[in-house]
Order: sequence, then C-alpha cells, then structure tokens
Amino acid sequence: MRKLYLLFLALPFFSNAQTNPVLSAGNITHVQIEKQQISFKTENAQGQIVVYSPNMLRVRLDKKELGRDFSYAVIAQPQTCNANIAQSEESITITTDSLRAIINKKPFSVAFYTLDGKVINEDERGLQNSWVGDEVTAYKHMQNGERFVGLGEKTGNLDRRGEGYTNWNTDAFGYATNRDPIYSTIPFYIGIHSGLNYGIFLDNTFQSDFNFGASNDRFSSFGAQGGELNYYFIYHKQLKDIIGTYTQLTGRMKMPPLWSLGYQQNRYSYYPDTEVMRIAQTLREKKIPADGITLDIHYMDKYKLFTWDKERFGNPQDMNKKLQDMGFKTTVIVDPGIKVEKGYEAWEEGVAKDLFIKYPDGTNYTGQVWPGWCNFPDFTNEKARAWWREKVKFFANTGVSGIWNDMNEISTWGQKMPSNILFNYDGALASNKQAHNVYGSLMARSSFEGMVKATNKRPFILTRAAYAGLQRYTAIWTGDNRSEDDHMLLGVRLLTSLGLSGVSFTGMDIGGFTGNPSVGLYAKWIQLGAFNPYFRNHTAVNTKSSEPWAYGEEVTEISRNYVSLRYKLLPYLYASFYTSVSNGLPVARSLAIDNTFDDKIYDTQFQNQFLFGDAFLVAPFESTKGFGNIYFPKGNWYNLYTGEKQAGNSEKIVRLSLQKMPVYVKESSIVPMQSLIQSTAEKPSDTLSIHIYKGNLNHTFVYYEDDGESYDYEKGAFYKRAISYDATNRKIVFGAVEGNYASKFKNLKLVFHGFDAQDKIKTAQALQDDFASFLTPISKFDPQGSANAVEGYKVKSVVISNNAKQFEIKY
Ligand code: NBV
Repeated sequence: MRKLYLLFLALPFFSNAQTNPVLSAGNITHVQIEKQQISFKTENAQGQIVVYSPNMLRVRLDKKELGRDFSYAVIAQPQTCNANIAQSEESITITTDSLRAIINKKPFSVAFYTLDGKVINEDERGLQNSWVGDEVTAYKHMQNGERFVGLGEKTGNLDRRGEGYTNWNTDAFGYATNRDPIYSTIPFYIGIHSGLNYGIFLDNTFQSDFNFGASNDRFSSFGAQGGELNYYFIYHKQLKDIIGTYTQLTGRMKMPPLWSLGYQQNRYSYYPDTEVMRIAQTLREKKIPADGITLDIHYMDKYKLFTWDKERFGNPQDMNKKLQDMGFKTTVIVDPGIKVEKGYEAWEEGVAKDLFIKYPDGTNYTGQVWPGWCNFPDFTNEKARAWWREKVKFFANTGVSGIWNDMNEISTWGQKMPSNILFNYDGALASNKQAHNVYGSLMARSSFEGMVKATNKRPFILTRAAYAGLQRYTAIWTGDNRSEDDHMLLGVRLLTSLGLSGVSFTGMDIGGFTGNPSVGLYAKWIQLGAFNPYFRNHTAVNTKSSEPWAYGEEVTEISRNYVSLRYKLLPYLYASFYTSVSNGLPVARSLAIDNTFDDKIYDTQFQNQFLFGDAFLVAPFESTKGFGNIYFPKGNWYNLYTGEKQAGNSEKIVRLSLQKMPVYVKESSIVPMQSLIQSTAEKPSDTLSIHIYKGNLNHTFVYYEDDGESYDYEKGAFYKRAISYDATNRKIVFGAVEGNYASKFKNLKLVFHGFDAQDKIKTAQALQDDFASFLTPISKFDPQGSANAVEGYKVKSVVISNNAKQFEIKY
C-alpha cells in the first residue's frame, strides 16, 4: 500500500508535463571497439573507455562531443597490454590481466570486478552518471563497510566515510579543523571494502565535489561543476600499488636538494639582514642543526615582486653568501600579484608582453593583495611561464636557493575573484571556473623550471595551492594552521592524506601559524616536526618568537635532541625520499598503506599514528595528555629509546612525557644513520651506522646516496644498494652497489638490535677479519646522544669497510 502511494507521489516527476532538470546519459546507442578502447554514444552523451594498463581504465563522458584531450596532471600514455573486449546486446565486457569492467548498455553504467567476479566498484543503478546544468556527477553504489581515504589536503578523519568535500583552492587563514575546502585540489581517493581496494582520479580542474555517504545511505559520488566526467579507475590487490599507478599517471617527485630535508627556520618575517644573521648565528651557537632560513614578504620593497627592500637588505648577495658560508640556504617567498605601478619593471614587462589574466573585454584583471592593486601572470600561458622562468633568475643571482609560492589560489582581498576572468589554458581559452584550481601548480612549476635553468641545481620549491601532479615540481605545506593541539594532530592527517594522494614532500607550520603555542605544545610539535618530510618552523606576524630557544631551556634542549636526531637520520630519510622518487610511496605514511584492512587503524583514537619511512611508527598526542593509547599493527615493534619489544595487533597505554614522543621501530627494519652534523653543508664522519632490528619479516631497504644537489643522479651518478632482511633464511644481505657515485662513507658500522647471545652472527670468509671486533656491547639508542649503556639491553655492533661487493650476515 505504502509503495503504491509512493509511486503515485513520484508519478508527476516522470510525466512529460515537466522537464526533468537531471539529465542522465541514457541508453548506449552506438559502440565502436578498437584494440584497447571503446567509443560510444548514448541517448544524451558521448563517451570513451580506454584501457591504460592492466590495472587502470579511463572513463570519459560528456553531453557533447568529447573535447580536447588535455591535462595538467596526467603525463602517462596508455600502455600496450592485453585487453579482451566483447560485446552483447546488453553489455560490453573488457577483460585485462587484472580486472574486468562490464559496461551495461541500458542505461549506460559501468561496474568493475576482480577476475574472479567480486565487485570492486559499480555505478549506482538508477542514478549512474548525470548532469544538472553543467554539473556532472558519477554516482557509485556504496559497498558494505566501504571506507574512503586520500583526496589530498582535506580536513576530517582518516576514513572519510560519511563526509562530503569540495575542491576549490581557498586561502583558509586560521582554518578550523573541519574547514573545507582549504588550499589545494587532488581529486584522487582510494575506496576500501571487503578486502579490496581501488583508486579513482577525477581529472577535472573545475570545482569538484566528492560525497562519501554524506547525508545519504546509498552512494558515494564525485563530480564537477563543468567539463567532462573524466576519471581513471585503478585496481590493485595492495594499496601501495594503487599509489604506484596513480603516481605513474600523474608523475613522481624528483630527488629534493639534501639541504631542504634539514631544519628550516621561518617567520613572518625576519628582517632586517642583521636579524636574519642573528637567527642563523643563534642556531649555530645553541647547536640546533639547521639548513634553511626563509624570508617572508618583508624582504621586498613595498611587497613588489623581484625587488629587495634596500633599507632592510642593503646587500642581499652578501647576506646570502654569509649564510651560505655558515651552511644555510635562503628561501624567499613569492606571490603572484604584480603591483600595478608605472615604472615598475615587472609590471611594465607584463603589460608589454601581454602576460596577465583578463576580463572578457580584454582589460587586465586587477585585484588587491599586499602591494595594493595587482595584475596576475597567466601561468596557464606558456608565454607567461617563460617570462617567470627568466624573472626568477633575479633570486638565483642573489644566491637564493628556494622559492616559496604563496597566495596562489589566487588569493585577493575580498576572496571573490570573478568567474568571467579568462586564462589561456595552453591554447584553449578557459574561464576562472576551469583554471582556478590549477593556477597554483603552474606557478610552482614555473618557479621550479626557472630555478633549475638558472642554477643547474635542484631548487627547493614550496607551494600553498596546487592541483594533482604537483609532486613533479614542488613541495607543499598546509598553510595557516593554528597553534592548537588538534591542529597539530590534524596536520598529521593532512600530511598522510597528501601521501596517500601521491605527494610525499609535505610539511606544516611547526608551532602553528596563528596564535602562540603553550610550552608543552611547542615541544610536542617540534618533536613531531622531526618526523615531517619537510621540517619548517613558522609563525605569523605579531606572534611570539617561535625559535626553539624562545620556549625556555628545557624546550631548547628537547628541540636540539629531536632536530639532531633528524640530522642523524638523514641517510635514512634521503633513502626514503628515493622511494618516493622511484615508486611514489610517501615518506609520511598513513597506516592504511600497509594495514589497509585492519579496522583498528581507522579508529579515531589511532588515526594520527603514522610511519615515517618504512621503519618508524610515530604516535603523537595532545600536549595536555599524561597517557596515550597506542595501537601496534601486526608484527613486532621496538621502543626507539629503550629497545623494549612490543608485540603487534595490540593496544598499549603509555605514559607520556614532555621530553620524548612515542616512536617505535618495526621489526626487520634497516635504518642507516650518520654522525651528528649542524647542517648538510658539513661532512659527517666517514662511518655510516646501519641499525638492524631483529625480526620475523622479510624486508628490503634500498640505501641511496648521490651528490644531494644536481640532477646527475638521473645519468647514473648515484650509489645504491639493496639491504635485505631475510628472516626466512636468517640472514641480512647487502646487495652489490649500483650506480657510479662514490659513497661519502668509508666504513659501515652494523648495529644489531634485539639479537641475543644465541644469535651467533656468521659472515662470509672475506669478512671474518672485519668482524673480529664483533660483540662489543654499545649504548641503547638515545636521541640525546648519551653513551651510557643500559644493562640488559643488548645491542652489538661491528665496523667493516664499505665496499661495493655483495655480502651477507647470517645469524
Ligand atoms: O606572507 C605572509 C603569510 C605567510 O607567512 C603564510 O605562511 C602564508 O600562508 N601569507 C600566508 C600571507 C597572509 C597571511 C595572513
């Protein structure tokens, strides 16, 4: 009866008397099959499905003819692979070596299956794909227990189920921890259910919206305010391979300059030059290792780009040279707004060369930012990018090594840039609606390309706004956070979510941008910062000083300990970045990467735990807490500080202290470390310590070194060696060295953790001599560097010469 009543109510919606504002694709009317692709027409749309690889299919759909096939994010072409495409009256089936897609014809809908017939992802029957005006949306059936992770820099929980998100790059000053959107757009997420996981990348730069079951119990959806429905579906058995394929599609990072992995001291703003030097000197005096000083907007003459304030910075070359001699690199901020001012070179060039974004009547768009009224280079135009590439030479010539791209959402006072502003969009005129989300990435790209050209070295590039694929050119930080506990923890989730979305080089303002942290919070944050891929301390204008010594003696010492630990860990960190370069896996890793189907890791009380590289489990907590509950995923773990063993698949309440942050090492880990240095310009001692943690897992760590500054590694100038922990055969194998770069370490000191007296370590005959000094008990691992051995904790070490030959150690 109730059903009849509902049907009666629904009837007017389907009568011809009213037009339905929702347009669906309708039935497939025409199909053309080629080798790895099908093209089709439906009653209301046109589409294409392309097999990109056995694990990735691309789906395109538009109301009109498919347009120009152009992307700022995608760099890969379809690979030739097996694709069996068969058609019946009702459907088309595509089978690759790893998945099957069934395209139903009546009406058009897509479903993806494993080869043994399990549903991975399917359009929601009845809703499928549709338009409301120009807004296009794909509705996917919500699978039982489905979770969602990724989507780039998004606030909220690790598992995004029940939430909805918008992508529209926004200057979100002092954002609340649930604010959306914030600065950047990466329309890529990973769905997880029934032991399966898949990725979806919607490559559409218009405002996009994702719904992971927000306000509905039926579907997840993704769509955009304009343009094509253009998405890539990726299926792998393991989540890490989904990130691998996504980063093959949108590109991977290049090796960052080594110095950019050191500690970076920022504030808004350090000036004049004497103050910059004071900060640098104090870092050295207080023995807080550091590699970077960043100059914020006050270095410029009245905020005009490509200028220095002559009063504050009389001789920038000289200052940068002095900094360089002390082992510091200088990074400067740049904003896209070029001041409208007669006689100002950058503006006059921009006008003469016609480089600025425009109103439809051909006049330059003028918006207000720091310098006053500004015009904005059109970074979607190769002509403007080429100009910018030349302009950044100005910085390179004064000895600047890093470019920090800020305000590139574009942010203007009023935050309401009109939709009718026009951009070149590389030859296909686009409105602000289409170009807005990609502008930041293209500015960072121009800075990157310009600095590489000017210096022939790896530059450090940082951006606030960006679009998918940014990892090819730039690092990103999470903008204007607040000096609050929940912001510190949100920061972790922003970083790990970016990591799930292909971006490895990420950081947050340590200490918080707005407001002043408590002493406790500052201490916790700088400890956490030591485990951020990009380690930057920053604070707003008119806040308390934020250098480590501004928080008293104890915090200075805590900071020194953790920054020093970071520097000792640089060989490990550098190799972890090499992993991002070679397979796209992030440095700050969500536990969802290795423990995808472990429900516990999504529990909100554990969602801020992450892995730093593949070895360290970091568990940050609010500074106000005296105890913390930690979840140890499967496997065995070692307390970093005491060596105490902890079995996985378990929770443990630990006492928290101001001095230490809970960090654990995964069994079978290989962790290379160097002696303490005060900056990467200083040479460490010639002995590389390789810490080996006894375990039951088979694991390979790829040790990697190169000159840390040039791109010669792309031509073979690197030193690389796989070090494998082979638990099955009870041995550790040092593979042969690859590449033609000499390691800076003459000796290897092998440090064995968790091995006991019964583990008689045996080596190949050739190494017997080297091992003569074996079985020397040494200290526990202590970030404070104390050499006190702790009784009962057995760590043994041995020093051998670092030669290129393969060797193995049996235990
Ligand atoms: O250039 C000043 C700030 C900068 O310090 C901050 O890191 C950026 O996110 N910038 C924003 C401009 C606006 C600050 C209110």
